[in-house]
Amino acid sequence: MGLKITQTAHYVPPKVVTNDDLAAMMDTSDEWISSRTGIKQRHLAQQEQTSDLAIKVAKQLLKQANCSADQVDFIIVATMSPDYLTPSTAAIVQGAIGANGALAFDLNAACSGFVYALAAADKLLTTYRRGIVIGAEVLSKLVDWQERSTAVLFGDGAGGVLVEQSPEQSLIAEDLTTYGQEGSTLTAGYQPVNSAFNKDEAAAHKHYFEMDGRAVYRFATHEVPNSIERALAKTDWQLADVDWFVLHQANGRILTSIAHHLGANEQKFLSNVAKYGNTSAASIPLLLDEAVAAGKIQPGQKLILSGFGGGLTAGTIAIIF
Ligand code: 4VN
Repeated sequence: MGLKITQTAHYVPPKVVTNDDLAAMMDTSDEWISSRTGIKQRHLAQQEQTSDLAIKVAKQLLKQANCSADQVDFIIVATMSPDYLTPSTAAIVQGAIGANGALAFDLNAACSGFVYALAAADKLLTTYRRGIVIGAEVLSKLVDWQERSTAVLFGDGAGGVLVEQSPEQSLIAEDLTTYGQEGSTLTAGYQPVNSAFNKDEAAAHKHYFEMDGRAVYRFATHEVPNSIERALAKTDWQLADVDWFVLHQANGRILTSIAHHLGANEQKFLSNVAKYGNTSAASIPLLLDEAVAAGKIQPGQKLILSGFGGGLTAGTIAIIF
């Protein structure tokens, strides 16, 4: 008994902001952004909240499956940019789609969130029959638009999957790790302490992304190949048996570097970072759905999904699609 992904879907807000658009707002250029990150444009929410993006994905999944909302047993939204601390974004989705019998909660593992959420869904499916797992982010709320090092990186979007209990196990292996002692290298959304006693603290910024880019880059290029190797060691697959690597779209150069560290064929690393930028927990399901829709990912293929980032966290799952 195990998890099977039976539908995939995504939604991005319509507004496209190109590198040239950003260069008109701050001291940067298309040349700088493209050559260092592979990003050409990103979609940014103007009026939409994280739940709005997630609701569109949830409704699309149910429509494709011809499934009614009351047949959904659980909803997990992986996000680091929720509408509120409470209610959870997942609870807002549950209410909006009318999934009356479903439990719902958010899972925050930053850019690893979707992989952590699929691993959690796999365990829930020992008790429950059907769930929705979504990665949704409006990171533009957390971007300091005066800070070019992070403003050029991030984008908004959502992707998700319908998962169902199935007689064969398609989640073959997982490797999830957290390095909390390195957490300060990537922060966003600080909640100030008790403002009654801390007038200055409450005014402190730290709401916006702060990233030690070199430290996080170094973490990704070392930890992700190791995580993928540990996950593969729990399967009977060889590296060359993997059909597609579906990795967090942190930055195009990091993907190349991870492929080289692993000694894997770079052609098997799917990428859409040029179109969407880095969408944290949304990037993997967004990439998965586009590759399924394009006919690249086919049923029965062997996939490695790997997320990495804030926490610091990393997570890999090996699945047969
Ligand atoms: C995982 C990673 C990153 C990330 C880290 C560094 C970085 C993305 C630094 C060098 C810079 C170009 C950009 Cl590895 C971010 C997240 C958050 O989702 C997760 N870009 N860069 C340069 O000067 O070349």
